[in-house]
Amino acid sequence: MRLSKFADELPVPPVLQPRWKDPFHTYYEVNMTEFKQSLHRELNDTTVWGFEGSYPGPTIEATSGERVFIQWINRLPDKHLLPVDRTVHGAHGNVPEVRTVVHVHGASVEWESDGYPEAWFTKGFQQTGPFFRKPIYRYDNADRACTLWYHDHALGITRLNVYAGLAGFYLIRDHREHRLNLPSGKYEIPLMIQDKTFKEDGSLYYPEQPEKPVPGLETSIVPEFFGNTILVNGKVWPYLKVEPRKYRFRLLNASNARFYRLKLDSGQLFYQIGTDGGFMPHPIGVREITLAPAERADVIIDFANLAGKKITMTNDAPAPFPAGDPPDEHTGTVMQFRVSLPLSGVDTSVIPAVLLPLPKINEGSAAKIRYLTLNDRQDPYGREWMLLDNKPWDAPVTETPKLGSTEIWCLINLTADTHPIHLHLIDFQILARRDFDVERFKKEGVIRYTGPPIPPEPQERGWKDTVRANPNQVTRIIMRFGPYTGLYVWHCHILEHEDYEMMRPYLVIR
Ligand SMILES: [Cu+2]
Repeated sequence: MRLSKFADELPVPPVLQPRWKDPFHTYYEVNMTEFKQSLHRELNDTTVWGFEGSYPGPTIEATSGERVFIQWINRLPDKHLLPVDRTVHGAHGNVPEVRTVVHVHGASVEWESDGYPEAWFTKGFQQTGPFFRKPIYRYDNADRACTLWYHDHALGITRLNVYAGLAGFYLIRDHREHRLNLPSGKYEIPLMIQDKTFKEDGSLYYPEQPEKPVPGLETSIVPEFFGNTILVNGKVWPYLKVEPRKYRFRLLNASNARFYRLKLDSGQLFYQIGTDGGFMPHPIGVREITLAPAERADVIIDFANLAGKKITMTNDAPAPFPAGDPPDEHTGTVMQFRVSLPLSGVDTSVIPAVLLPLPKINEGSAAKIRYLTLNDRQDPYGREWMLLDNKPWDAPVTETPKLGSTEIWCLINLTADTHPIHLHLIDFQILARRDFDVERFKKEGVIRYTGPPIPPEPQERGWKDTVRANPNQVTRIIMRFGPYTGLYVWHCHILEHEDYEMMRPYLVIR
């Protein structure tokens, strides 16, 4: 089945209204339900999961310092929409099939409100996971202005819950952002990019391994999922009508496994102003932007002098990244901008020359350097099995940074894929990547570098919470742990890897 491109207009998720707000608290209730939604005009309505009846979920907007409480409520059916693999960690026969827990990606949150994968809950909180602590989460929003997103994080079925639709934007704003005079209001639009595959009847398709390696089990986890169709904000290959002026877009890759290398076919620049964790020191003009799953880029595109033009946003990132097949004409197309609206007024917004200073974390301040491998192994059924530091999820906690201390983590990638490694709680800075001799490391366990340190790409020179750890490289990141103690996780954000089982707990101690 082949759907027409640029047939539907881009939807913009609504901004969620709180149930209650006073000068000290803001309270939201967010229901997760199953419903049907049109994802393309030539497709029957698709059964999806979403928040407050919307896929993507409504955008939550908070002000820096605002104390927000959210009750995430599971009203989903007992049966999963997609094939559950009962051999995967956390999804074994003795747990309910449908479990949810919501994590705000990139937020600095007390651990009991962070959406720990085993803090899951079922419909009406009837059953809860062993680390469930409370039904109403607290978000202090101490962070600077930034583009965050919320999504499901339940152990062993995150890939299915997010693919079913459980994701939305969470934006933090502050007064410094306001003073920058960026494009705002209807000229500021979040773009959630995902790939999916549809069955003839319009329902979501999620693959099982073609040959079933687990006897007696129909479903089997795949190493990575790549869809044949690209959606933005829940519409297949949409178009957006724009005025000939500047727009601000929050780009988010919310795909399970697909990377994107985005370009505009007009050849024009993206002016990137922010990374995962907020504004960069200065805007940078770039012709392409690479986004691994969970990475964000805050950009301005200037459509001035382009009245009447149609501009396509394209993707040329191989899948798997970086050594897989290049995208075809379908997965190589993301969306279209039509400069077809009249200018409704003078564009007084700016691309500021200076944004926000970035205090560099001093390498000398690191109290500890950890060397952590990314491993590719085989499970007892012969399936691909990705691990962090050669340890499964259930192994005892080994990363225990002290509250307030600075650490450097060296991610030693021994696999053939780039893994987007995400740490909860904190933002980090990328120090460098460096080629090394993988075979020698596998034999002798020593790192022999084969090239000089490579500084982070210009588009990565800011606060990050997800870093691309490339094959044959050691990727070094630096961060300060705090302001909370407690149990968090770090993991690969390729959701099939995270589910099996490229995720580890870490504990911030006093
Ligand atoms: Cu991975």
